Amino acid sequence: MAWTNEDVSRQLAEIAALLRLRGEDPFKVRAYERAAGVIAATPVDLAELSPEEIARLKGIGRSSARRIDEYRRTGRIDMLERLRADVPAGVAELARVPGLGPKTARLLHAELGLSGLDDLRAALEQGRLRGLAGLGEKTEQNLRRALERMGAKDDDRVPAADALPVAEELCARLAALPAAGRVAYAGSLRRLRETVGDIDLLVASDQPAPVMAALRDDSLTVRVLAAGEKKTSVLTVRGLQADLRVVEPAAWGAALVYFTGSKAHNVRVRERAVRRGLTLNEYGLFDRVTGGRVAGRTEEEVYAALGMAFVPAPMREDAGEVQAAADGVLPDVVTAADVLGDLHGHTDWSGDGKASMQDMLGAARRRGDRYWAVTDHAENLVMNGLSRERMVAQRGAIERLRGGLSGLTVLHGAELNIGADGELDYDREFLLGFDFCVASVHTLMHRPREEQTRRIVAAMEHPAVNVIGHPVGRIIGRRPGYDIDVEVIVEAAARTGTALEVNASPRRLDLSGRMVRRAVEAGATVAISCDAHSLGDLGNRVYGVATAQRGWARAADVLNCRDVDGLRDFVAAKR
Ligand code: DGT
Ligand code: CA
Ligand code: CA
Ligand code: ZN
Repeated sequence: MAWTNEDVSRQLAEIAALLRLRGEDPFKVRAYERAAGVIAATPVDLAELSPEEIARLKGIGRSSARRIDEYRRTGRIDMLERLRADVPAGVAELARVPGLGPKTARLLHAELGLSGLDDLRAALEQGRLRGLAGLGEKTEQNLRRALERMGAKDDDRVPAADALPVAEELCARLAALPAAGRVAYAGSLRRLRETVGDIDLLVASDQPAPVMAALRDDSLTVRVLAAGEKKTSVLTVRGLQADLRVVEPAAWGAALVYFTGSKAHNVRVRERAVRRGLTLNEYGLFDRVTGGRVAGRTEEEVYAALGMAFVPAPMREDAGEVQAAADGVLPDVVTAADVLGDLHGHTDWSGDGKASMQDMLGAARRRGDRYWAVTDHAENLVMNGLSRERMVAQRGAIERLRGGLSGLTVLHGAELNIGADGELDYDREFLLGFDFCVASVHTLMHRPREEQTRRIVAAMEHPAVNVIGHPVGRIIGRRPGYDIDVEVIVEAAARTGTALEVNASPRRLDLSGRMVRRAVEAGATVAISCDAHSLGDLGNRVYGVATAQRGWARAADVLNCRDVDGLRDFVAAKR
């Protein structure tokens, strides 16, 4: 049987999630989580190792090794099958509501037959939770609020993070076809909305048939939904629909504008075309009198022919960008090439880092970074944090690595934990010994807005805190984030000289584009950070850049677009 490290990693991660739901020993849960992470990051193919070699891998415990071996021999893991049978899917969904632990989720399922968010919403409305053991009015209130913050009913949308790997893989496979010219994903995914309804694929080609056929036959395709001449729709592995359109190369740019959207952006752009005696559709920009095609081959050409500056895809939300592009005042937003380094990254010195410091730094250097801040977790984080002694030892280890990393400046920092009232790890003197510090909320995520806001502002007042990590704390589609007063936070960031992170993980995108816009309007600085825990995470920067673009941030607004001296000035100014 053919299997990949990723398959195994997914199975172990699911075991961990289900064990956690059953309220089992956190160490056991953690062991499976850790094994899943280690395997995902292991460069060698597990299928080629003997059971003994697998058991010797760092971070793989004895029981994980046994499950892996079972999977290798039989293609399934009995423990996982039993867990799946034991924990209904609806319970897993309930347990994702903040403030609703595994125990309550199981209780609601057993007593009221609830399975899923819709059931919970209805039960709350009908007051059916009231009589249940241990669930007071306060709990009801909290659950209502949590559901609200998890967003409107959004069940058929998926986090962009889930769609990206599928879209990227499909694009790569389509691009390899002899019949295919340019290939891209468009729609909300290209604009990098947090969640997407489907994947919109676009291929330039004069031979649509073989391209359409390839998608229908692709191994990621589960079912063909529609196969027309202009469009093929399929259901892919993750329950995600993908729509493929094949367009002639001369219309590529017009089609890309059209199918990237948003609809509201397109409406505005078409209005402008009409006023100029032109018609814009997915086939091109046409002269209304002669019918001749004025533009269409590239997006740049289309916008230029409309007398507009090029509008980067993430900005196309009808948020003033069309007028600004026509008036020549669209901000020159940050691009990946402007970003010179990373200010938030982890190594295996902290428990959740998957790669060694040497590997992380080497990879960052090969990617062309000029600097990289090692910011492993500080001591107050249970299990993963580094004691003072370990931090000092890490500083020594960085010194020893420096010689081999010419061209890359390594900053030694930490990701501090913002305590209940904004207090931090270690002490002032020790903190000022770091080159650069991130501070993040990792605990007490459900405090009332005013307290939560005050707490983060208090951390920003500290002279050693240079950036607030994932300021909102959301995990897209799973966790709504802390309740904070964004206006107060951005004002304090500007006032104290503290940057706000744009966490580039597609699971987070935190700050959101909208909040980035408020931050830069308030004069605050943002930092686009991968918060990498593995080598693969280093590739997330593009998503952080797209999010910053959604927020109209220019390079001048972004801390890690400064050179090392500029960065050190930013740190020094606060001290
Ligand atoms: P989604 O899929 O809900 O996350 O959002 P989008 O923006 O990807 O929307 P989708 O997939 O329905 O369509 C992709 C793009 O195609 C959309 O952003 C604009 C364009 N489009 C689709 N249908 C229409 C339409 O009826 N009128 C106009 N003007 N544009 C459309
Ligand atoms: Ca779409
Ligand atoms: Ca679509
Ligand atoms: Zn971090």
